[in-house]
Amino acid sequence: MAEGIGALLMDEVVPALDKAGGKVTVVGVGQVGMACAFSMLTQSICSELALVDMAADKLRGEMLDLQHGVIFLKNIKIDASTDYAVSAGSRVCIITAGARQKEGESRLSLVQRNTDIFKGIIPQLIKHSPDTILIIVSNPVDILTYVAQKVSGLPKNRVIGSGCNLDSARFRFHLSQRLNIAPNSAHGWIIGEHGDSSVPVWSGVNVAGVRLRDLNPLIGAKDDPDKFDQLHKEVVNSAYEIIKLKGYTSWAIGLSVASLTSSIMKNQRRCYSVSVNVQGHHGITEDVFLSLPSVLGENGVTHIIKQTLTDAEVHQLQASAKTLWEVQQGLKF
Ligand code: 6V0
Repeated sequence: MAEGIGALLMDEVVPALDKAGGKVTVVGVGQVGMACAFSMLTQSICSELALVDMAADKLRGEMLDLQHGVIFLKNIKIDASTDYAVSAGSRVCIITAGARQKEGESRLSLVQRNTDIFKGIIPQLIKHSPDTILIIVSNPVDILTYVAQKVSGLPKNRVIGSGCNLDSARFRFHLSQRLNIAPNSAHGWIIGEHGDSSVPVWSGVNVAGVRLRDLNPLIGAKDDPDKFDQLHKEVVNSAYEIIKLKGYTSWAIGLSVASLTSSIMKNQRRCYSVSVNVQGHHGITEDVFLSLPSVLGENGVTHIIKQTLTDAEVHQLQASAKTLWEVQQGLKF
């Protein structure tokens, strides 16, 4: 019921609802979390956004700063708290909290530090949003997606790692620069482990259905006369280079996570290279998460595309699965 001057200004037809249907929570308001939040806000992907972090002042500062911009958005409700109750009823929870790589540090070396952080975060999220879908962004993302699934007890379709979605975006950007064509017209997929051992699927790289491998059978190989193999090296080096230059990566990962979230919130059923449980796919026997092209809709991962891969690509995937499985065996959680 409107009170005070509000009651003089307007007649109530029915009481306003507190909650809107499309709530997303971002845990971790560091560089990556805020880039995710900002990308989602400007694209109206959710009607309600909750932010959670343990750094109370930074959290409140970020919340106020975003709230003051709401007038330029579609009246999105923005809230923040160190208490996970603020996340209640979220359809998607995005986890970006945790330590980030230091200059020269590999993603894998972060693993136990961030596993410990996840043990504190995930039960709280599930308590307040038992039907949520988790999107994991913190590194090493593939192993932490496994950790998140085990700690949450959620079915596999509802735990997704941002995985090679960013690597694929970087790949398509570099491809677009070489071909002078927009990135979304240059098609190519990076699959497998996010990071150093990711696998570029050269056999499928195409523009308008024209496969570059049909034009250059050595494309992407070590002895490729056109040196396209350099493109994947640039993808792998991207994070290291950006971290060296500006200290962290943020904008591209923020935009890529916003796109994944949009596909879930709006049931768009778009296909992304994201980290999913790959046991039983491409001959992988281990319980691990790696990126394969997957369809994302309202109930999370609904389908995994059966890509035609070369023997070498399958071997690379299987080797990554073994490496991740070994690391997972050493985790305490
Ligand atoms: P950051 O700027 O240091 O932010 C991390 C945030 O997490 C800080 O605000 C912390 O206060 C918060 N935090 C730490 N512990 C907790 C906790 N227990 N509960 C709540 N909040 C906590 O790091 P940045 O945002 O740059 O990176 C975040 C993570 O994303 C790192 O693990 C990166 O390695 C990872 N990235 C993953 C990418 C991907 O493609 N998957 C890409 C870029 C970075």
